[in-house]
Amino acid sequence: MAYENIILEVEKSIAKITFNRPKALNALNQALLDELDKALDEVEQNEDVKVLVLTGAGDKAFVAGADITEINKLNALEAKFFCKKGHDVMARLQEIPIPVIAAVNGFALGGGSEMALSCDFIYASETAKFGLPEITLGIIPGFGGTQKLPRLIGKNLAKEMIFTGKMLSAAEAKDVGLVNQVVPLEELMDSVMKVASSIAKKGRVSLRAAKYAVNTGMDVDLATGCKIEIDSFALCMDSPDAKEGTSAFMEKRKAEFKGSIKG
Ligand code: CO8
Repeated sequence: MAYENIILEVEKSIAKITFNRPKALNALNQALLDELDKALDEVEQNEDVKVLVLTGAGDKAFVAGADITEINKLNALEAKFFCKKGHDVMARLQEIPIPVIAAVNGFALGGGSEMALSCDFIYASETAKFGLPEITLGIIPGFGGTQKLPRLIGKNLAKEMIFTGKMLSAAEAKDVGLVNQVVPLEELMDSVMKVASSIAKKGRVSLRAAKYAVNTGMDVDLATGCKIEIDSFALCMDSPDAKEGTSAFMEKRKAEFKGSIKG
């Protein structure tokens, strides 16, 4: 399918979605969110895809937030609809049964930080900047920032960022655990593709089970989380990948995972 605001590419089991509104620093308008939703359908239905990477077009921004020109015109009901649309599509990133990596290549502000926070982990360029500057616009984060950021970096640091709107450099974002790795801008996609390729060699069923166990377990108490892990582990054993992985180890060869989540 042809998109106007994003680019979807698939190569060697890795899908890449590029937010493509560089003149507006890839700001998220409603049309882009609709296209992202459709692209996620395509990715989810493609049995060859094992990892998804999100990045921004150009070398200045991942996403500089929701489109302020659209927000400016909203009444309360319209704002609720736009917020819900953002929440829904970002929830899909968390629920899609493949790992999703954010390659943050510049500004990740407001909805851009929230988009990155909805991915499984973040690699950033040295030029990246993270922040929730909504307070400077007289509004608050609306795509999950008030909920996801405190859960990841702690309540007080998150509140300081939300109350001041100040940005974190990539190095600061790594220090607080928001970012896994920081590399020079020109090395970002290579680093991300390297980790994505390593993940893509793993079994589809165990990747799905691992993502499900971590994400679902984070929202419940430890004992319930451990039960989720036990059930997820048991389900993995029904995939041919578990037999292949353990047999390959015993036979001193590389495993070739072909398991399908469709059984
Ligand atoms: N929306 C629309 N246009 C934008 C946005 C944005 N978020 N960010 C940048 N642009 C546009 C600029 O208007 C400019 O356009 P033009 O060339 O036509 O004037 C172009 O991109 C380039 O931007 P700048 O000239 O400003 O570039 P600078 O390098 O000087 O500055 C910054 C870069 C610091 C990133 C600056 O552009 C900036 O502060 N942008 C806004 C960042 C921001 O406040 N983001 C939060 C937005 S609100 C949000 O995300 C809420 C999420 C929940 C929404 C819920 C829905 C109701």
